[in-house]
Amino acid sequence: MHKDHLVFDLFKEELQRQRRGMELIASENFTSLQVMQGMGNVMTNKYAEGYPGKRYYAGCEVVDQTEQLAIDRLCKIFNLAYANVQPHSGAQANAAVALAVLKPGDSILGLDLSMGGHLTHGSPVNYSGKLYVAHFYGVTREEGRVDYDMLEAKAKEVKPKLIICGASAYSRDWDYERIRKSADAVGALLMADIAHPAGLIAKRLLNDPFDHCHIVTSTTHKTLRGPRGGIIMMRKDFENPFGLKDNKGNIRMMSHLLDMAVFPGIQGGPLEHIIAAKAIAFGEILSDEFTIYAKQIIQNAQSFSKALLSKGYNIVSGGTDNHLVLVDLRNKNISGKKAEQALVKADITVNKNMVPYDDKSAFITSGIRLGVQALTTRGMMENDMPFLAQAIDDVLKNVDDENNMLQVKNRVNEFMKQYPLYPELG
Ligand code: DSN
Repeated sequence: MHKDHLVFDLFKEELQRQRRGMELIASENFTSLQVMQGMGNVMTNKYAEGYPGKRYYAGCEVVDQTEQLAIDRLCKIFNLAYANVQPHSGAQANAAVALAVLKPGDSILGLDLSMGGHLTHGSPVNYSGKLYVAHFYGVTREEGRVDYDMLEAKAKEVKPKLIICGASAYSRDWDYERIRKSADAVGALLMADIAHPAGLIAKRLLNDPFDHCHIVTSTTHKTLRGPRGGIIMMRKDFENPFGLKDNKGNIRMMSHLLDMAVFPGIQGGPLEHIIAAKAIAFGEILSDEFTIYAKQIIQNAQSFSKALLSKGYNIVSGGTDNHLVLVDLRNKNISGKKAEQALVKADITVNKNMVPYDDKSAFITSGIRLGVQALTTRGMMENDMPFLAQAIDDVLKNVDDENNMLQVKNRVNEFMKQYPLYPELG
């Protein structure tokens, strides 16, 4: 068969890009080699609509075992009663929860996207804002932390069926207990989307959402360091409180409704090769090595945040509890877009991000979002963080100077050689 050199050469090029650069995108990570290789396996050939032991196709006895292993390991990590490992992404996981618990036109309440929320938490350009009536809470102007009073007041005002907590650009921990009280006061269900900090929650380094939130979703590829994908979890199953019935007219447990919402609700055949890689990643998360990794992420993020503060950068909320820092660049008079474009020329990969009370659009933005989980995977420690902050500052101080960017790039590339990435791949 003709070997597709074009695509395989691009794999090599991407590997070189990942190796030489400083990867600071808060939603990315580097999987282990076994997780990556686990994704490219014969299970991609198998159709397995349904769930382990209840499939619509023959020949599922082997993929049943990998999927069950992924479920069992995930349940062990977070001490769960229920897990669905089939969502293709975090967005799919959130869509399935919405389908399971809401009817079109129902109200939902989530963190505003411009304050750190996520598209699937009610943005008007997303299904969540088109099918449901979305309302938002925010963070306080002074401290940049979730405004729980505002959340409670909004919940009382709009009586949402579903409150969503969790964020994609928020560096502080969440008071899930308090939000549950607000949810209970108005009879709402509470969902946490822990896509970003899940790896830290897995090791009990942050507050545990599971005892307070009815349903929890996540991606598997950020701090969990698995393949790209989504998951839905519950510590305790419960009867659907809104009396929604299945297609036979029966009131069913939430686990059943969630399974039905993923398949056949919004997805077809599960990606069994990816689910196999999820099982491998979940096995890694159960190890003591991952505990050390997760603790190091927090130490690195805090040290990075301090190094940036000492250079006059304005960190939203003044610091971090998790893997990321959100930098407000307004005092430096640079837009997020300009910063992102300049930094990537120095092989420092970040993403522009709106900051709370931003006066610029989502396309320009006033901030950048930086996460240290990927560099921590490469072996960086707290004492490497000042180098990172210095490199970023060197670029941003001379944001139009191409020669300067090239000099920083050379320094970055040299520095990254100390932290080999996939040396087995040659
Ligand atoms: N795009 C992801 C992130 O960067 O946080 C969330 O979907």
